Amino acid sequence: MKNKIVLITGASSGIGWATAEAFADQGANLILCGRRKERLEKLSQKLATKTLLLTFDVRDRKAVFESLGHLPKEWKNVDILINNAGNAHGLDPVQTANLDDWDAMIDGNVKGLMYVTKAILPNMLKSKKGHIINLGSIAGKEVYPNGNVYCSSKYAVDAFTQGLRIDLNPDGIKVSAIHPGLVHTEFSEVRFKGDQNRADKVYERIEALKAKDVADAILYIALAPAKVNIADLVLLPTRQANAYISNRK
Ligand code: 8X3
Repeated sequence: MKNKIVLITGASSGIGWATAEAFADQGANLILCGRRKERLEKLSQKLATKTLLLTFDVRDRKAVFESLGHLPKEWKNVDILINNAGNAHGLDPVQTANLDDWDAMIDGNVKGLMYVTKAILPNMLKSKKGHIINLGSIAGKEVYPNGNVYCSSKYAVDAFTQGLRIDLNPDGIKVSAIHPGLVHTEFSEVRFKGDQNRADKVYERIEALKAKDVADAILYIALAPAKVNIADLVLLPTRQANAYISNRK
């Protein structure tokens, strides 16, 4: 991992932040992308590795291609792309759900991930090597009540990952996805638009995963030998059986 170039989207919080820490510990050089510059700066100050900070929103197609299409020469050859940026907005039935929430999820979780991939691919194709690791979710494996569009977005990530693996098969580029279950981050606070009480309930009486648990699994995927691709990894807390069943004590 030493001196590899690793690009992480959504690095300014949660799983993205923890993943930056895990890869920095291994000596990787990091391109940290996020919407919040101050947070990226704070993260970069903590890391004992070279970093390049890029502030853009993955939903903004033009900004994605402008930022990633003109990487400085020494940062151009991204070895590992970690498509982490994504959020849930709302948890409502289709009948009453807010269309802006839908747009935010489809534009960010799906289209944003696709744009970033497309922007990074040319140099991976040139060098005939690289690894793309997408953050899916248990919500991309099972649909749960009121998950409708969030689940759709993560099913799309799963399908896109599989399609990408087929398309890049001749090119020697690895494509993997990790699908976490319950992870205690700002995820629910964002989903419930700052309603901290509602967010806290999601993680009550269960030992949820921490961002670092997911980061460690991403690192494990990245560290597999060249001939091995951990293609699809579902990561759950031990006390969670699936999207519906959790052992809450
Ligand atoms: C997050 C997992 O089940 O809370 O992607 O929606 S879940």
